[in-house]
Amino acid sequence: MSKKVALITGVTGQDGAYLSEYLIKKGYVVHGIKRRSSLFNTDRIDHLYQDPHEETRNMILHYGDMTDSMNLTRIIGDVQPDEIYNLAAMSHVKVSFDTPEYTANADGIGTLRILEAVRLLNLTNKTRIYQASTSELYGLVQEIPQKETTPFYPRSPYAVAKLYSYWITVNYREAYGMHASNGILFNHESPLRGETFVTRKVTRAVSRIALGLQKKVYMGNLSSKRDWGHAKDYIKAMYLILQQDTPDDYVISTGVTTTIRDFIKMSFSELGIDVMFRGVDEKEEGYITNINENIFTKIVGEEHLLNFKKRIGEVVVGVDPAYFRPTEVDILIGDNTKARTKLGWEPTYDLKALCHDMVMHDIELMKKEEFLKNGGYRILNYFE
Ligand code: NAP
Ligand code: F7E
Repeated sequence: MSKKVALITGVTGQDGAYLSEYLIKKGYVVHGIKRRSSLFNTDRIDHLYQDPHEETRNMILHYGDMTDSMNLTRIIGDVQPDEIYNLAAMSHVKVSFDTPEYTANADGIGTLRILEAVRLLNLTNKTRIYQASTSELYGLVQEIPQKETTPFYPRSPYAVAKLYSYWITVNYREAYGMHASNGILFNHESPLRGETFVTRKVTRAVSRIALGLQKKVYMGNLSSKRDWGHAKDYIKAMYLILQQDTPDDYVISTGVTTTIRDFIKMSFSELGIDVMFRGVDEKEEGYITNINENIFTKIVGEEHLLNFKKRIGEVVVGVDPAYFRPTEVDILIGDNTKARTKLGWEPTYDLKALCHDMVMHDIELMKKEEFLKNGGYRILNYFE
């Protein structure tokens, strides 16, 4: 039996990496579209890479860009995919206010380019399409919790571009009978999350602070609330959506919402550090109140304990309004009933397990950085 063929746009991103690995394990041949970059941008998928000279490959990369119709059409024509996962996007909400036109082009019209290519290449009956829609569509939320029927109210150029993608996907499904579906995914994170999204910024910073590599981290709005899940769970939902007989749209979420402030506290406490907050708005700050010496010693290292104990009372979190957004999404919390009942999907990581996974990853990463900073001699202690 010939292997199923998937094409993933955004293959070098967080979700692209986890999904590639997942599909390869399932026996797929995965084709991915990566952008040309002056530096290597394939860190997240290097472990899956196969030399082009190998006879049989299950991971094949193509240069491409969501803003280039001809390129996308050629790749889809060459690959003849059974499934397309359209994950490529300029995915940072704050940055979309700085690059609104580019964001509309890549995140909005880019999706049209994929759908239209499939139609023009007469692949409508063969190729199933997954569109990476987002909880950002709910923006100024009209209902709590948000579900598939909740009206959208986007609050950023990113969300407005994704709104176009959502509806053009629905339209191609209805107009041409395509198997095209939206996954309305709430925030999902992991050790592979981009460094400028809030969870990863926090888990990296708390690790550096604990090791004495950084004094303080500056954040934006600490009061917004997000429904965070683990990317490893969420890519499974993408796969399940494309295995259904009928295309449809699904909310993928955990159903639990948490403030940024509480996520910061949780992350510090993974390392045995208690942090409390005082003040409001731009004057809010987080300071160290206590250390659980057992946890700190076990995870950060005994050699750091004495220095860190001297820091009790010090401010480690500040607020810089530069990180505020012109329009904010205050609260997201998803109702995943449809995904549970129709897809049989459910999250396996709660926020504590997700936070643990990310902090443990980043503390090890930062220990390597510390090792380099110290001229390298400490590596023997850590890796012998
Ligand atoms: P990510 O880590 O930012 O990855 C985005 C991917 O898109 C990267 O591979 C990036 O390439 C690629 N890309 C960006 N612009 C492109 C262009 N013009 N042409 C071709 N490729 C381009 O995002 P993610 O977290 O994996 O999210 C995957 C998708 O789900 C995105 O569409 C995102 O908007 C959406 N989404 C994410 C979440 C979430 O919480 N993570 C929730 C809902 C929806 P480079 O590596 O070269 O930058
Ligand atoms: O912000 C607040 C910020 O950038 C979350 C993307 O994957 O998920 C992501 O979009 C919240 C916001 O994610 C900082 O104001 C405070 O309220 O991690 P984020 P996002 O904007 O929710 C959705 C579902 C997507 O589709 C997107 O592609 O955290 N916040 N302080 C901060 N955010 C950042 N980035 N940095 C801060 O310092």
